[in-house]
Amino acid sequence: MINNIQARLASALRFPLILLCAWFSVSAWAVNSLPGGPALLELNLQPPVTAIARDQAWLNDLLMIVCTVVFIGVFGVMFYSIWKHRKSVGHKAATFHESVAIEITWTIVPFVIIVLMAFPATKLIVAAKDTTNADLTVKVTGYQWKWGYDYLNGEGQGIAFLSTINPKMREFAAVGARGAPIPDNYLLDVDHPLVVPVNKKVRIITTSVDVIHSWAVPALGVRQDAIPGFVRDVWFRAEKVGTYYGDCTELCGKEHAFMPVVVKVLSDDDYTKWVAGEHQKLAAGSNASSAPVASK
Ligand SMILES: [Cu+2]
Repeated sequence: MINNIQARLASALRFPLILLCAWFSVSAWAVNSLPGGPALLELNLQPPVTAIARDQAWLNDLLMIVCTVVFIGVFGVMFYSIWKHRKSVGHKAATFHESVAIEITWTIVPFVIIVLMAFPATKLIVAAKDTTNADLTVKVTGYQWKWGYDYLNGEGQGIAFLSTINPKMREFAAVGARGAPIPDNYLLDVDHPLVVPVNKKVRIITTSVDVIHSWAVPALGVRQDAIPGFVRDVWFRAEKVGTYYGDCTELCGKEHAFMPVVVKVLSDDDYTKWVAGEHQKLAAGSNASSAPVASK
């Protein structure tokens, strides 16, 4: 009898217990927003730190408004017509066929809307592709699964290194939420971030040695495919000192999730100091992190 009651109690409590355990494991996942990277409950684009990223946010809002107005207009007319002309109130089907006026209208109106949307979009794409007069040029090479940075031109010329994910992140990924608390920069920490000066036009040239990758940093409004055998370019001028996070955004193999992009934006003075330090390391020839990318 007692055994029976115990068994019933256990089975009755099983579900709430599972819920409780799930709750505790969920609370163990708790992470905070990462400045310069993803934020908790973020619904919109990341806060922009370049003019291009700001324009992208504005364009996104504008197009969203246009789409919403069109959506409400089209579905409003449709549902009103269905409801107003239903058979149960005795409505008879119309028998007309062809209407030149209606057909011209529903061709011209969407055409005008699309052309109006294409103007600001094209303008922005052209601006995002204008890589002339850069202060600094960095070649970004995609590898399975890391990034290579070569400073080709401008202050810092000659610096080259590989940027690889912090191996701790792989451990976090392997044990999942059952392990230690997950850091805010989960999967977004590298050994050597790309370092650039603030308010300087940085031209990024992308290429790859194996498969197609894509170098992207949302806060900088930058995303460019890195294609083997091809060279593409993009640019940004960061307006705020800070660290900004992105990811490879082209599925490139089993460790695609383990090749984040981290860009550290420094003040002019700090950047000059960083460059001096890197050149010193290069001259000493003792720093593995500054080994030329080609000799990976
Ligand atoms: Cu990739």
